[in-house]
This record gives sequence, C-alpha cells and structure tokens, in this order.
Amino acid sequence: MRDSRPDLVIYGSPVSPFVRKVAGVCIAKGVPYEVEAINVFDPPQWFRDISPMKRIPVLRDRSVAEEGLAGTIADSSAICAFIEKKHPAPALYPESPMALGEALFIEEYADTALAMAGGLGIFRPIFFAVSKGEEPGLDKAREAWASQLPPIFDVLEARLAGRAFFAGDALSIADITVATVLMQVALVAETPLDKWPALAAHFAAMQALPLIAGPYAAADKIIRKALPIRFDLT
Ligand SMILES: N[C@@H](CCC(=O)N[C@@H](CS)C(=O)NCC(=O)O)C(=O)O
Repeated sequence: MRDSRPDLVIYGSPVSPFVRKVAGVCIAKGVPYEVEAINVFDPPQWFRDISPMKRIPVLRDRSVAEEGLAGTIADSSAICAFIEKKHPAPALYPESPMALGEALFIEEYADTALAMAGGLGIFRPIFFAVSKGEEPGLDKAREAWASQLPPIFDVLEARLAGRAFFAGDALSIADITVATVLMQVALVAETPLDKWPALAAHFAAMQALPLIAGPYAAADKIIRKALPIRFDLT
C-alpha cells in the first residue's frame, strides 16, 4: 500500500510564530505537511538530538530519513530556504539580488527584533501567566507596546514605503515572516496600527491570506481555551 503521509513533518506547535511561518510557506507552495506536537520546554531526547538550540520548529523530510538526524533541518529560516529549493514555485524569494537581500534582512529583523518585542515582551507575559493560573503581565506588555514596538514599526513602515510588499513586487518570505510574528501579539492583544498606515494595510492584507489565516486559526483555537479575550494595551 502506498504511504499517504506527507514527506514534510514540522515538529512544534502552531502557537509558535516560527512554526506558522514554515506552515505558511508550505501552504503558499501547495506542499503537503503535518505538524507533530512537541513540548519544547520538556522535549524528548530524540528531539534534543535534532534541535541543538532546543527550539521549534525542526523540519523532517521523510523522503530522506524517517528518524535520526538525517533528513532534519532546525531553524525556520533554514527550513524555508530548503522548501524554496525543493519546491520552487511560486517563488517566495525575489530573483533580483538587492530585493533578495532586502527580503532576507526583513525576515531576520522580524525573527529577532520583532519576535523579541512582541513574543517575549507581550505574548509570553500574558499567555504564560494565564496558562499558569496567574494574573496576565499587563504592565510588561503595555511597556513593550508603548516603548519597544514603535521603533520597530517605524523601521517596517519606512521599508514598506507605501508598497504592498516588503521586497520586490510580490509576496515573499519577508511578508510572511512579518505577518506571522506580528500575529503573535494579535493572539493575546489588540494591535492598533493607525500610526503606521502602510504596515496596517500590509498586516490586513496578509491576515486575509489563507497561508497566514489557516495556521493562525490553529493557534487561536489553542490560545482561546485559556484566554477568551484580547487585551487593550494602549
Ligand atoms: N530562530 C529560530 C527561533 C525559534 C524559536 O525561538 N522558537 C521558540 C518558540 S516560538 C522556542 O522554541 N522556544 C523554546 C525556548 O525558549 O526554550 C527559528 O526561526 O526557528
């Protein structure tokens, strides 16, 4: 009998923006995948062996190997570049060298600066506290929204320069990464972006795409069980 399982397995949880980024790339390209749940805070040894930094996601390509280190890639950026090579259409990395460089910078900026401010500054203090039955860390989250995020939004607004996409003139890894990481804040709080009109328009357009909305809905279902509301941080 033919194996109907997809080649690609994403180890992680849709609650991670980096898992949703990889899922979004798979959806954009029409590549079947499945998500295999991993508790990254207490992972089994086999997962530690394939995730040197003890982070999700890790990808497995079953067509290479079903277990062990072979056939695995850690880190969402490495995973997405691998998927692009294996499934080139539609391209999610611009052809022009400068646009490619810009896209990779925005991806890195969203993965680091935006993820630190939005994930560590807002998502974790709220959701991790609520999950433990504690009061949400609203002071920390409000400080992050008021002080840490605006300079990052300024950078993104300037890079967009009123355009629909961050790099080149088509959807790229840059757009997918900014949207999935910013939606980590939207899981727990309102995200009024009136002061950054280009970013607000970009965010709204991205949220309407199935490749962003689908993985987000899977995360939202998990989050809403512990946290029925979103907080106003203004
Ligand atoms: N640069 C990594 C970041 C991955 C990452 O930070 N994942 C978080 C979940 S969103 C994680 O695994 N955290 C585990 C921990 O902090 O111990 C990527 O892009 O894959």
